[in-house]
Amino acid sequence: MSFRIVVLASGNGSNLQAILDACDPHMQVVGVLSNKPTAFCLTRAQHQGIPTAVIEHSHYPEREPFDAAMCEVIDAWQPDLVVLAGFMRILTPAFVNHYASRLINIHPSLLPKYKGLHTHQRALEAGDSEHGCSVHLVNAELDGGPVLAQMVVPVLKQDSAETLAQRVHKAEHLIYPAVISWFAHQRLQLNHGQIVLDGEPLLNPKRQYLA
Ligand code: NHR
Ligand code: GAR
Repeated sequence: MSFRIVVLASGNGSNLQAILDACDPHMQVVGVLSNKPTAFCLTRAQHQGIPTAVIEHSHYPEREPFDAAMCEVIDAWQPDLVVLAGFMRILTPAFVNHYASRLINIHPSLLPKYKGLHTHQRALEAGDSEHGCSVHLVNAELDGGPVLAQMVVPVLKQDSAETLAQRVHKAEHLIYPAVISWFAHQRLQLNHGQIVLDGEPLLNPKRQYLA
């Protein structure tokens, strides 16, 4: 039985692509859901024969019915893990609780720094020498769930938000498939909120530096 992954994305889907490229016989992306009908992530999925669905948030004046509609589609795919990959809509507590312990996000900062949007610009403005990305479990607190892994990149003197974002993207494409494979190969356990990786409690996020 292969490990079933559903990906939610709003944009280009380069993280989706990295996940697809990393799939092994035990890891299968069984559906891709977007809130944007023209998002390139949908084209990437269709190229590989993966089912897609679109639920446009703009058709829902409230967040709860939008999230309920997404849940219906996602549940039909019977996911073991739901992966946010550049998904740009904040999720309701009902949605987050429904997928508790099997919902993860990649956020383009070294959490707890720079929750929310425009993280690269904020890291530059703060004069940080290091920046990066974090993979975390999603709970009802925005970008506040337990961090599983981080990849650090250097900030260079000549960086713009765009050049820094490109470097962080490279890190994302390495770290996200790696963390997903921890789940798929049962290396990661969640016991009453305690995170256990390879049999050891994970007291701090796994941290790696982009070479
Ligand atoms: N939902 C919950 N409950 N918890 C998290 O940690 C979430 C989440 C939904 C998405 C991704 C997150 C990120 O990595 C994510 C984490 C969107 C916004 C946002 O402000 C903030 C953080 C994240 C994603 N979205 C606006 C909104 O009103 C819309 C912005 C837009 O459409 O461009 O939903 O950064
Ligand atoms: C990634 O950098 C991801 O960390 C970020 O969006 C980008 C998506 O790129 N996520 C957020 O900002 C969530 N609010 P992609 O579509 O090429 O994977």
